[in-house]
Amino acid sequence: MPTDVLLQLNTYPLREGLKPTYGTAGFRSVADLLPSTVFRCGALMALRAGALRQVTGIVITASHNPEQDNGVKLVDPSGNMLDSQWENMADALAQATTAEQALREVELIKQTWAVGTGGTVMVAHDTRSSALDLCKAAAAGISAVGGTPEPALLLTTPQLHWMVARRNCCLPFSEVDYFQTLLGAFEQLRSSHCPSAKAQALVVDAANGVGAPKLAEAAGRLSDLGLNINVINSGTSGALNAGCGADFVQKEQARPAGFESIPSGMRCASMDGDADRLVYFVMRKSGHAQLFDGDRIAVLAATLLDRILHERPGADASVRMGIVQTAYANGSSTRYVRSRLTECEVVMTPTGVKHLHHAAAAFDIGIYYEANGHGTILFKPSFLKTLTEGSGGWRTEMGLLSQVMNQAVGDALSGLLLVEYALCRLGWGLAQWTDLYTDLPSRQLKVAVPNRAAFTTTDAETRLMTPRGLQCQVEAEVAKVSQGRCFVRPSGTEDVVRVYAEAENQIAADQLAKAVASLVS
Ligand code: NG1
Ligand code: ZN
Repeated sequence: MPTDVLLQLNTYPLREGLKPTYGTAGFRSVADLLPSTVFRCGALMALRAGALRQVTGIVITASHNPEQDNGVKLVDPSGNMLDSQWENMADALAQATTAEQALREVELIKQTWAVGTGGTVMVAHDTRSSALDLCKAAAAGISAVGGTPEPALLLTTPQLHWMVARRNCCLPFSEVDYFQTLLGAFEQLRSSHCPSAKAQALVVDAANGVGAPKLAEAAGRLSDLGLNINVINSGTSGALNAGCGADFVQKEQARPAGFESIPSGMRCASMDGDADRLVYFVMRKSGHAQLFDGDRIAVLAATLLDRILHERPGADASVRMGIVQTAYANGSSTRYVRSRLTECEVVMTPTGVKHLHHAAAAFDIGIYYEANGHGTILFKPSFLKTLTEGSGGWRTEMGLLSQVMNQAVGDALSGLLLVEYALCRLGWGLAQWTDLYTDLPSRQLKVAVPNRAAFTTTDAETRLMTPRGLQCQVEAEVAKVSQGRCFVRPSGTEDVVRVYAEAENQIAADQLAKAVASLVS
């Protein structure tokens, strides 16, 4: 067997000089450079499945990155992202410069985890043209260590995470089950709590990605409930994530491609290339997209859940609810939760769902959303169990919400259903949602640098440790600006350093971001 593995490893050599690194959400790069990394990730996830005697997963996607990039997201048996302990093994295996060295890493994993042979790995991919070759590389890696690759399916990232989690709990896990669970629960919520909700239209930017066909599948059932979804950027004309998608709308706050004929004032939403992020927006006549970002979705969710908890009999029995944010959360959203949603705690973590998810799991109800719309709500299993121990409207409502929300990982479809339900349950339009608080003007910039690894951070990524002296210079710029806040961190998904600035007005936020970007470059 080792010689077979060696032979296979030699078929997928690591390009000289490359040092793939597990980033914010797995490995990502230009697609041509990935076969070796994907093969080795296949082997790793098969060994993880073998070690735990459960099914694991792999998604071939580069999410919001352009079409020419690709990547690999690794899914643990729980449906969450790969356990952080294994990230180091993933790095060591992906970075092994020769097949012999990679084989030694494989053997080391086998010894450390007492795993004889690989287990079953579910594989999914997005719409990128490089997907099928990389799926083949993943399957070869899985098979090389004696694992079983499942046939690769065109799925959103959150669908595969959901399926892996369900399968390991011996629950129905097909794509049909996924839609039935989320949409079925949404239908019940709508008919019980908003039976006479007005018909609504929603225009969704699907980023020319895998979310388009998947949302189209859900749209028929949603229109029966009076939610009429018009999917734009469905992959027939424009390119993946090109001038569109959740990342574009959130960062540029401008009209996405394909929306030229959408009238201002319409309710719109945008998902990213693998449909794990969602933001809402409304085009204004100025061409500015008024954004309802992940922070605002989290606050809406907390308001809904707070209402449900207060309506229950014996409302004083404590249920611990929290919102998890990152440094990218708009300062106004944090202030709003702290001052107005006083029963909801706020926790800050570094960027990346792997950190937020973990922190949210500590609460009975943990709401986590990154500003870019990547997030979900977690209901602690022990809390869910208390819901089944009695009867009552609020218990059923909570239980149904826990099914609408994909609890394995952030999911644009769950986010959409959550927002639509929350607005109709609270009897709100977009105006009430807007009025909760006013975002502080902000600006995000990407700066290309020769070596982003030279930038290291501390304090949940809010302060730079290296390059030495740079943090003091950033603080000197911040001190010049009223209500200024600014931080710099290396991206874990793109070859850039990100600068985020917030200030009292847009001009000051723009100037602060620009000044700090010039310090960085
Ligand atoms: P990086 O590139 O590490 O900033 C981006 C997002 C994360 C997360 C990941 C995974 C921003 C500022 N960063 O990470 O929040 O969503 O992609 O997709 O949006
Ligand atoms: Zn994504």
